[in-house]
Amino acid sequence: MQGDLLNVLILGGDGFCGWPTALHLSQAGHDVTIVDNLSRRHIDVELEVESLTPIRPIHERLVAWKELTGKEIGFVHLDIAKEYDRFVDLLLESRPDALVHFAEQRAAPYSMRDSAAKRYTVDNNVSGTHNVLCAIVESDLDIAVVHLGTMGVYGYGWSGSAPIPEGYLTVHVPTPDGAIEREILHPANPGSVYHMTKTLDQLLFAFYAKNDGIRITDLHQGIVWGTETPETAIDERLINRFDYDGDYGTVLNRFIMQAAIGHPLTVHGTGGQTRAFIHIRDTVRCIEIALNNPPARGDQVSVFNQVTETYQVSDLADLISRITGAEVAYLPNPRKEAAANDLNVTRDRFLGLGLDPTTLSEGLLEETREIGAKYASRADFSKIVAKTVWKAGMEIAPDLMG
Ligand code: NAD
Ligand code: USQ
Repeated sequence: MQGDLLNVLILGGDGFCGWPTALHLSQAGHDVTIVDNLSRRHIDVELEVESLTPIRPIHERLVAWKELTGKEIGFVHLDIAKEYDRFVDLLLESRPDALVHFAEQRAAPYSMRDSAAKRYTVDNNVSGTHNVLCAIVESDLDIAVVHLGTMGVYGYGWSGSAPIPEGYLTVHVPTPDGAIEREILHPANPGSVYHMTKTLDQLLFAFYAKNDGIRITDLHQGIVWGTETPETAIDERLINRFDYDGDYGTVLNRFIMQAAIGHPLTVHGTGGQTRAFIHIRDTVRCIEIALNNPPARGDQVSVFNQVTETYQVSDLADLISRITGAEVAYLPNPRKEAAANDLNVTRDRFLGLGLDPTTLSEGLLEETREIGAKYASRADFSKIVAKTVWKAGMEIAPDLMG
């Protein structure tokens, strides 16, 4: 999909989704600047764990990108939740056409660790999003916003097997004169403090789109898997983050990595949970499509479901076990979530705009498994089993390997 070349700020551009997106957009010729406070790297230090892949410091990454491609990506070290005035100044100086907002605390388990993590997640995510919107209004610039939301805003199982629409639900409201039809934001049904912050973001977006005419696209993304994109694979200095620990590692990448290092696959509960997935290669493509297709000023928030497939957790474990011979361990579920759910997601908008979806194939699984095997010696086995519980008193599984 080819559009105008844009001046884009990537908020959270040092992270798992942000870094490959910054490279993809820079490679496509856009003028890219990363804004990040490096909080994700600090949380690694706090949790005493590191990305399985040896990610390089941000400046080393950017020097390598310039050396390899001749393209320059800017970097501004800034906390969007706390440094409001600096952020307004940055908008006025750089006058971006658009910004992509990845800059939030994104792990559901981390957001449920303790009161400090809950409060940090709400303060960081809600203040950050509000500061972005407020700063755009103050700058008086027409900056389009593309935000990474989550499928988890809809929750799981609330509407049974009814298809989850893209953002808005048509409802019939009873009145004394008969029912009237209305379109409302799909009811929010978050399953963690983290997911709750994304539902609060939705209200902020609806207000600023209505009141100030800000052009906003909210992408309700499923669980991202894989790690490499064509750009991150160019050189090891550009390698992407690979989270595998119990708080930040997500289910499919964890299973692939666990199989690669000989650890049993850690299924929570029965594994009947069904979730939506997307490969990181499609994440970066979807962001570019969204940037090229912003809503008009005055439009309601444009919502896309950024999802290519749905899978049940136990089916994923069985598939990986079949391919690799890995053992499957059924562990007490540390989360408060339905033991099983249906999930039927509408995802017509990206397909309509030309996305050719990458689906789960043995080839792609193997590519990710190879990364897991290559860096297996960096894995800390004591960080694999999830230890964060949603409520005090819930059972915590023991480590499965010494
Ligand atoms: P990540 O933690 O790897 O990256 C987030 C980046 O934002 C980090 O580099 C962090 O340092 C930065 N950041 C956080 N708070 C900031 C602040 N106040 N100021 C400046 N920078 C800040 O997360 P990710 O996996 O890349 O996810 C990116 C976005 O996509 C998140 O908003 C997440 O909710 C959403 N998302 C992720 C997934 C997934 O599976 N990874 C799925 C759906 C949606
Ligand atoms: N699960 C296991 N075993 C594991 C890890 C997870 O069975 O080792 C289960 C969980 O209990 C849950 C499901 O797998 O039922 C998904 O968990 P996850 O950690 O892969 O995903 P989640 O917590 O939902 O969060 C991730 C990202 C988040 C994003 C969300 C998209 O961290 O940023 O918003 O996926 S979605 O799930 O579609 O809302």
